[in-house]
Amino acid sequence: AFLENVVQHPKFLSGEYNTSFIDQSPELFVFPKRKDRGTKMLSFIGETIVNGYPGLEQIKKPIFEKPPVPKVKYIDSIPNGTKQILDQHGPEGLAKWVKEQNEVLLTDTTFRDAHQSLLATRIRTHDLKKIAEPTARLLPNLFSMEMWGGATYDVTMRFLHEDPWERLLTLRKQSPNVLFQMLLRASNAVGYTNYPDNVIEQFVKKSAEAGIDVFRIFDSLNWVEGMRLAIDSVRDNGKVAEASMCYTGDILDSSRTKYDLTYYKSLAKELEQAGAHILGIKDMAGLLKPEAAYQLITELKDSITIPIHLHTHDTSGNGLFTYARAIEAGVDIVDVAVSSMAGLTSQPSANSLYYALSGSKRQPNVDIQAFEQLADFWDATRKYYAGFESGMNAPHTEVYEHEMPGGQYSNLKQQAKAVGLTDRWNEVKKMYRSVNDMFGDVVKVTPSSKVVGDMALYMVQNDLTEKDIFERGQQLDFPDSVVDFFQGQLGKPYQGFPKELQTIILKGKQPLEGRPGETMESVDFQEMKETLFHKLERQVTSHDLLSYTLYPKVFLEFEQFRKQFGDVSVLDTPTFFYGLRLGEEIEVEIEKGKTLIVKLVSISKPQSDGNRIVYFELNGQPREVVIKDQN
Ligand code: 3PY
Ligand code: ZN
Repeated sequence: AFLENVVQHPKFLSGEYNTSFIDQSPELFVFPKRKDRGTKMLSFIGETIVNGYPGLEQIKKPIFEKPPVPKVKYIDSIPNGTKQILDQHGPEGLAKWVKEQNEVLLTDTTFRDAHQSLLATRIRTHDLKKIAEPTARLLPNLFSMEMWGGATYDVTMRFLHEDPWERLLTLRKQSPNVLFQMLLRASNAVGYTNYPDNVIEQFVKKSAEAGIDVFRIFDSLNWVEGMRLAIDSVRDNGKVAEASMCYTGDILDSSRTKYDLTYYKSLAKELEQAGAHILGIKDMAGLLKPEAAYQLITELKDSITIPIHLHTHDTSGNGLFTYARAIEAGVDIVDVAVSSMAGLTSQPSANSLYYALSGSKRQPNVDIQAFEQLADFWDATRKYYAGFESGMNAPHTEVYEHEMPGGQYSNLKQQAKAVGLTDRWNEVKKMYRSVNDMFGDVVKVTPSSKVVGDMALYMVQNDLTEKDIFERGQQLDFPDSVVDFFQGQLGKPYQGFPKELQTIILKGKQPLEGRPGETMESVDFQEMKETLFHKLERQVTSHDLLSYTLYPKVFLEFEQFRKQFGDVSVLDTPTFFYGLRLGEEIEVEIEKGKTLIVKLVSISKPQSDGNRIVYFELNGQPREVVIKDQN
């Protein structure tokens, strides 16, 4: 900026090269506020050094082993895979191909559900980017990689300060051969609430354009009416609609008649008729017991013609046994994760499944050594994220009692902690199940699971029993999510709402008729584009518009963050979470071929105003940033 000021100075422009005007012209030193990329980055690193990363214990940056990236021959072309089958033969051709395979096919969830369920969805694009291409080269026979959707969309913006669309576009370039799969919460898209129909249509269109091939679509109440629009949109974009039913209850328990085999069979038929190319069975809590899996898949194979894709969580420790029985019954595709990111609340291990099926005709046709190498990479990478581990370190069979989804367990535990209920966590879990029963035995998956969790917390916190709710409900102020749920904002549960409880909770409010998205006003994207253009003072992309529509507050905060700190996705993960050690020097590639060298020199003591000065070297030049010490 100084040089810019100099070259624009009238004396400079008039050709007087006597530079004494520099000393006599204080205005040359008035710099515009816009900071360069280097300064923004130093501000972020300085902030992390002084105040830590929100939600992580502020510890000295640990020394990490460098995750070993498997050696692959980058000069060879990337082998073709399922993506090419879809591109050449369309979704029906792909489904036909799936049915013709003898071996069970695998979806690798390491890039999405595995870290959503183990590490609070915190894996950064920087790490995914290192391994996306090696994975594509080493595992071209995967059915798909689940790498987007679910909670990743908001977490990338909210906590990782990254653009979810950038992640998708970047990884797509690196893995052009394997189908990319996302989790789509039907009319809730990748959010926690219903959106207007045109938002869902636009979201699916843009996701398909950016690289998603397979959309696993579910409704949090298994309400098919709430799924049709998403299924149709996926079909209209020529992509694969994997319409899913969420598995809840226990078909082996004859005392629980609501969700029995007949229920799942007719739901599967309905989804096939609604246009599903593949049927997903989404066992989000890991409740599907081995024998139940055998019976369910056997019956479904007789009832529908489309391929079946089974998803489970290994919380109980029975995941592989469930898969083995499902595979025996003819399931076409199962979800697994690379072993060092598998097990517990995540998916069962790919490596283990491979060996478990030794000698079986259905053993997956994948390179086990590739999985072993990827496991080494993920083992080391996972250590970066140790601060987000849930603390669960053994199988939890109690999941069969509380029925909480894999991704919710650690979340609800955090919520309980935040309201001072850590000591009463066991009560919260019991209450979660009581609330489920009180609500009429509902499907519990994002966002209906959040409603059940909110109510359970509310009841434990206020020492309320079920009897209290019925006797004193009129005087109680229920959580907003619970009121919205009973109003029908998330759709309709199977067999409807329990009437008496609904009346108590709604206190005279009218329940919604029909589908929420139908009556919501469409979003005017053109108008929004203009508003945002003025607000952000920059060109607005269609991806920005969607992020803003789905998460207005989170998006604007993310925008503000980017203005202040720039693109922090270029930082390595240990630096992102822990800053730098004194004297440590790192290289940051801010764009292809452009690298900054950053060294931490010293940190001052807090000054009287509470600020500290952090002294760096940036490409060998001394630089300092002033950071308010919040501790
Ligand atoms: C999500 O919706 O994010 C889930 O993973 C539900 O199981
Ligand atoms: Zn899951």
